Amino acid sequence: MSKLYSSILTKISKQKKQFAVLIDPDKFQSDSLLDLAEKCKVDLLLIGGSIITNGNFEECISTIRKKTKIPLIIFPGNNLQISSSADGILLLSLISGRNPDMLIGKHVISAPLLKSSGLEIIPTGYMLIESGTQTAALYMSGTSPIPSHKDDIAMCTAMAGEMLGLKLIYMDAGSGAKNCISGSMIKKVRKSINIPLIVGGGINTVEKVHNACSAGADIIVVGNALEKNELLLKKIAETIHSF
Ligand code: 1GP
Repeated sequence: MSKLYSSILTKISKQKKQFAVLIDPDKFQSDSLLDLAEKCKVDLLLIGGSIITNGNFEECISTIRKKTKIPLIIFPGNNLQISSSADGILLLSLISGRNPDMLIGKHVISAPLLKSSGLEIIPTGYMLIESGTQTAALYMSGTSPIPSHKDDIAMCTAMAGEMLGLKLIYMDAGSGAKNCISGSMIKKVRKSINIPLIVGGGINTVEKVHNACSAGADIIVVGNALEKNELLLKKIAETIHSF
């Protein structure tokens, strides 16, 4: 039933770091990215976006599903992004914000559809961290991020998320963020919780990948940088898997 989550936990128990490639359905065109991801043993594919303009979400998911065996998890920008062609979905509660719609409102609306979808549902505490610019995620969610230097607020937010029963914490600086999340914040959050920690947003060099891994991230998400340069995937995968 909870195959995806169990596999994440198993890899963590073996002290393995995991690499998740984020696919924006608006920009996805290339099979070569999927071939490369298979070859480099990418652990997870995330799919979703703060906004999707071309209406091909379902088609994009079923195309990817047919072309690769890598687990495909929806990282939904809103409650329209649900498809039973994926393997699972991060059911995001935006715990860094104070917008009730993003904490519970959209979930109520989506509950019957999610229940019948057959997707593995992974309740996730989603935390947006300030990153130097207004990101799409912030604008679309109508929330304020946790200030980038307030490690204690991030720590307490993640702790509260775990106590509420959420199964993952995802700290995100936002897609294409100017500044990624600091090592000190990742470290502080990692030490304060016992559930897996995902980190993403603005990670566009091997050095940043290494820093996030050293600080304690269990799963590193990269999207934007691979849209610009697919070949970076190999180097990032090597860095994460050799950690
Ligand atoms: C965004 O964490 C993801 O929500 C990934 O960010 O696209 O900047 O890699 P990037």
